[in-house]
Amino acid sequence: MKHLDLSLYLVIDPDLCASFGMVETARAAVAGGATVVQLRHKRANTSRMIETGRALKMALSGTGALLIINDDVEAALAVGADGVHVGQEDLDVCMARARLGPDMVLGLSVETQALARAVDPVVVDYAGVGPVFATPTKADHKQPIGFDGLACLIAVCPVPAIAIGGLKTDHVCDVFAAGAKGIAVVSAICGSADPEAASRQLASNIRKVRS
Ligand code: TZP
Ligand code: MG
Repeated sequence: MKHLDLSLYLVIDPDLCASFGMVETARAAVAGGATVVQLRHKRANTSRMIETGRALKMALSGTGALLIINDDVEAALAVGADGVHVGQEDLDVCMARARLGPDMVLGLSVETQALARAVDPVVVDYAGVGPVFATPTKADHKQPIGFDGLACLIAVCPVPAIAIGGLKTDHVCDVFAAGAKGIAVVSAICGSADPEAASRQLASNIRKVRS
C-alpha cells in the first residue's frame, strides 16, 4: 500500500478558476496546505491536458503535493504526473494500471456500496466517494449519499477514501468522522476570492480533527 497524504485534495476546474487561472489557483491552494491537486478539464484534449499538466507540475515542484490527472493516462505519463483519477464510466482501472505501472497513483470514483466493495486494492490506491451533497459543480453527478451513506461506503471500501461533493470547511469534522482520509473540494477553493486563505482554513480544520 502506498502512503499518500490525501487529506486536502483540490480538484481544479477551469470554469471556476476564472479569476486566477488554474496554475495560480493550484499554487495558492498548495501554499495554503492542499496535499493533492487533480487536473480535471472535461473539454481539453490530450495535448491541452499535457500543456496545462506541465505548467501545474512546474508550479508544484518541490512542494510535496501530488499531481493527479483526471481520466487521461497518456497525458499523465507525458507530464510525469504522480497519478490518474478515473470515474466508473471512464477508463477500465486494470487497463489504466497496466499502462501506469505499479508506482503511479490510481484513484477511482465510487458512488455505491456495491462499487465500494468491488474496489480491488491491488489495482486501485484510493477511492473518491460521493457526492456527499448535491453540487452545481458537476452537472451529471449521482444521487447524494450524505454523511451516513459516506460512512457506510467507506466501511466496506478496501482502500483509503476521500469524500467529495458540496463539501466546505465546516464539513471537515463530519468527513473525517465518517472514516475518510481526506476531503476533496472544487468550489470551496477554486470559487473562493482568496484560494490560499480558503485552503489554509480547510487545512487548519483538518489538523484539528486529526490531532
Ligand atoms: N465528483 C463528484 S461531485 C464533484 C465531482 C468532481 C464536484 C464537487 O465539486 P464541489 O464544488 O466541491 O461541490
Ligand atoms: Mg472521469
